[in-house]
Amino acid sequence: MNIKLLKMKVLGDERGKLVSLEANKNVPFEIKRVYYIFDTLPEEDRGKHAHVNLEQLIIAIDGSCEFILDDGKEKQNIVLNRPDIGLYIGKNIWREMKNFSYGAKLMVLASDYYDEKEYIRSYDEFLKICKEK
Ligand code: T46
Repeated sequence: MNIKLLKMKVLGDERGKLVSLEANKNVPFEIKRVYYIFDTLPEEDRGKHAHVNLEQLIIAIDGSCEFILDDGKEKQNIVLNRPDIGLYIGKNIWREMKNFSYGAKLMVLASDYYDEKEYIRSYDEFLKICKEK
């Protein structure tokens, strides 16, 4: 499955900690967009889609959230709960997000601008595309 957990270098001193994210260095693509998700309650699920070409790196800046990732052949569950770990998701991976902790904040770096046409929001269509590849 084209996903990876990336450990980010933490720079820290007595004042606290800092993580730097740089395109094509510790972020494995050119960054064109950054968005963040907050105020999602534990009973709310998000995601439930794949992307045709988009690559993303997702970091739980605060709190935790569970990802269910699916490439049409296998499924993997990953809990993001550290601000120094990034979840890289390559193209054409179905993702669902659930079990947000109260106050969880996810920061997402994306390889392209927002484009609703690039979303695959039907699971049947996603499976069809996987079979064609
Ligand atoms: C993903 C997961 C991790 C925009 O207008 N611009 C944006 O950049 C984004 C990301 C969303 N939107 C609009 C589209 C919807 O009307 O904001 C609304 C909520 O988006 P969505 O339902 O897609 O949110 P999530 O949390 O289900 O999924 C998001 C990303 O869309 C998606 O790419 O991989 O986070």
